[in-house]
Amino acid sequence: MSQAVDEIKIGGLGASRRRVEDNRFIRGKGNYTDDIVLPGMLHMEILRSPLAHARIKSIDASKAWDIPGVHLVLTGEMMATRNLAWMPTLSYDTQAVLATDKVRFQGQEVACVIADDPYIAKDACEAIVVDYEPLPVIVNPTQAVAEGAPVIRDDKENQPDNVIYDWEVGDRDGTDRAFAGADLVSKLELHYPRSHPSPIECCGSIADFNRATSKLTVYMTTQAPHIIRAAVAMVAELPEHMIRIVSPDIGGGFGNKVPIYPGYVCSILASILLERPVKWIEDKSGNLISTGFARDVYLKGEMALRKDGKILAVRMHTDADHGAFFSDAQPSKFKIGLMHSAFAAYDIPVAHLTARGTYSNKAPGGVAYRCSFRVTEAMFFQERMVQAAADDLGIDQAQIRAMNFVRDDQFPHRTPFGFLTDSGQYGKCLDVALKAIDYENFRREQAEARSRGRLLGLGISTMTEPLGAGNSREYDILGIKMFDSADLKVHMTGKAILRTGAKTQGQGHETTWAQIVAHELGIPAEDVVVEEGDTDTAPFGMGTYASRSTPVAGAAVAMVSRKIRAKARKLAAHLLEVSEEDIEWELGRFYVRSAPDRGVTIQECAIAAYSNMPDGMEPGLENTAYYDPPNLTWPFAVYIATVEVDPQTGVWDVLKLVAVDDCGVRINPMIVEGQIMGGLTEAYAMSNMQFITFDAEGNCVGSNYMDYLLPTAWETPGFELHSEVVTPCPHHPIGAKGIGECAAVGGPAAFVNAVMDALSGTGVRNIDMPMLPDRVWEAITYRRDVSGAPPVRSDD
Ligand code: MCN
Ligand code: CUN
Repeated sequence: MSQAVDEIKIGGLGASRRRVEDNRFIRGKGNYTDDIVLPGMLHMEILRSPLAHARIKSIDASKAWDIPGVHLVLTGEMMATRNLAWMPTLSYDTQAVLATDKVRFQGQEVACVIADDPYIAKDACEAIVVDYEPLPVIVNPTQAVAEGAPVIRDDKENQPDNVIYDWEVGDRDGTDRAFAGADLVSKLELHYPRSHPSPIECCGSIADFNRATSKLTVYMTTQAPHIIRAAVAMVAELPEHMIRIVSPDIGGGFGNKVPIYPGYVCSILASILLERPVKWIEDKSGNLISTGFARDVYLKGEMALRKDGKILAVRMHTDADHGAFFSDAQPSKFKIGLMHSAFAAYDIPVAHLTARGTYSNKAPGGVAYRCSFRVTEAMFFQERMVQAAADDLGIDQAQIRAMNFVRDDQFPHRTPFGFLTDSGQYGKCLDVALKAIDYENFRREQAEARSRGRLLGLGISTMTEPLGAGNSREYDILGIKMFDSADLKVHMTGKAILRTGAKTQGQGHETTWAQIVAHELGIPAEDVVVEEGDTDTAPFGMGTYASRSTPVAGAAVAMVSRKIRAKARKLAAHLLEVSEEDIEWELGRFYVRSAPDRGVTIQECAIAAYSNMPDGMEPGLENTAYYDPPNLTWPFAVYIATVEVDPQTGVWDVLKLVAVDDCGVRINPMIVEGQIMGGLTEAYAMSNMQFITFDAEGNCVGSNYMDYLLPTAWETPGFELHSEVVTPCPHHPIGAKGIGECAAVGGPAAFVNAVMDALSGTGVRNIDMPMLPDRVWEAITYRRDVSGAPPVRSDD
């Protein structure tokens, strides 16, 4: 007699199942791009520009060609003969693959050498002689729009200056009116500095073109293999069915592996020309200096306030430095990603945002790194502005937030910038966090410490994030609508293989997708193998970024499982010899409603699909689902940090950090906690130690791990996580919201607000990240703001 299965025992929803992928990772048996070795494979290295802005007078590669073991030297000139010197970007701009006319940032790709091994290729790169004529350099938006600034993109028609876009959203007039009626206007200016996703594994590709079959296979580090396939089809003019993109194991993506990089394109062309596999593996400096960075946005923010703390309106202006090419991967409709998700958690009647994007002599990028398209900046600005407003009004940090939050009964809620948030319990999250940090008590301790010259501070940050693009009505990239997919094949023994259009980079999809199948079908998670990243076998999907996998692909997994269950129900009716209407489902089993003892397991249905199906039924138990979400999912979180600042040295230490995350139903609580810990660690690193900037000549300062610091367990503080607030997503089939980026998005403001709180009363309004000891010391000692990125700082 069959019985329902226990969901937690089979690794279903809510089980903290150990990550199955870790079995191979911790044994050193992962299969990363650089692990793949193909017969006859050659190696490619890239020659990069030492200068940030210069005209190329000539390139002499003859000495490189002469080196034994060199098979090919690619230059911009050669790429141009195949119309490949430039490629389209994901934001309707163009990007140089190999420079022809000018170099526009330090580290730009100038030439490639393909040789028997990477060392020969590297030596040959050094033998290439490039004659540069240096040009004036631009490293920030102020310089970009200054009178007489050199035009960086003189390759483009209709580009008389360095402005990429002027964009606005919201209600300008309504906002002006609200400001006119305000008791107080609070203002804040700050800079969210450039940061770098810096995955441990750098980017790379192995292109393998087979002339005999006309098939191009590319193994590569991409978070979105199907998008790459479409792009290669368009750029290289190859038929799409003859292109196979495979993303093997990925050693961290964090957004860095979304864009299309010149190295990928060059390895593909080289393989086509040489008819041999060509491997390109980027080195660490190459990764830090040339691949998609994040942030680098300047903000001018204003809040219209009523005396009691009610926020009447918000005005924001952002200046974004996009580097030399506008290559953000973001939904087409928007110019500055989802920056206008700012203040989505607050009930604000009206708001207006203007945004200007400019070119500079820096590597392109701007959107990637653990954020749903600029949400990190949006939430940082929001929480810094709210803190400044509370200080200006002299009211409590927690109170101003609580009184302005969207209430639980106001959902779905239309934000002043037009988003529709779905659900949440913002006040409750804040209460839980305040209790955990022992708010009142801390304030007492702080005052007492202050009287003895010790500087303690407490910083609150909240965030809500629009996760899961699409829906396809509103979201597309280059016209391709955003949705996702899952394909489930249940074999006759009841074991299954699941494939999705997403691509895990460390998030644990192999573990969690199987849990959704277990939840829907009662097939034990260990009986479901999950495979992603091969465009020949995976259903079409838009890939993994913007924490969209659970909201979209994860929903597709639930939906395809339900399709399988619907067919299994028919098989059960046939096996039990009753009509389908008389069949009931409980986890793992169908039974006859009037005789619950008479049942069949899902596994018995599976074998029947291959051996004993009713007349006229199509055999097999397989299906595919495409899921177009009705809305984004909106998780919410509160992070509170307490710190102590040493006024003598400017060093600050975290005393405690509490995190209350509400990401709806948690599929795997342990993985969710891992995601939060990872995000908080990155948030801490951004606020505390990571510095990647440019000197006046455009030299990248911090393009190595001596300067750009990755936090280890040694310097990272402990985090206290709280999971008791769960608001199921009302429109997601299993009630889950995304979580992958929340803590990296909301975390930084908690640390900065805490340090600023410690300095309250000194007249210092802002210290920009990273809050390095010298900056904090300078602020304390000279009682002034330390804002902006070198070489231009507010005090210069
Ligand atoms: N999850 C869950 N319950 C939920 C939500 C998520 O159990 N309610 C699980 C998911 O099933 C998945 C993981 O948590 O295993 C993250 O899910 P999700 O929030 O959907 O995010 P994605 O899978 O789409 O991952 C993308 C996100 C992004 S955009 C960046 S950047 C980032 C991040 O994930 N890069 C990462 N976390 C990372 N973690 C690792 N280890 N490596 C990266 O490169
Ligand atoms: Cu914005 S980094 Mo993640 O979306 O790949």
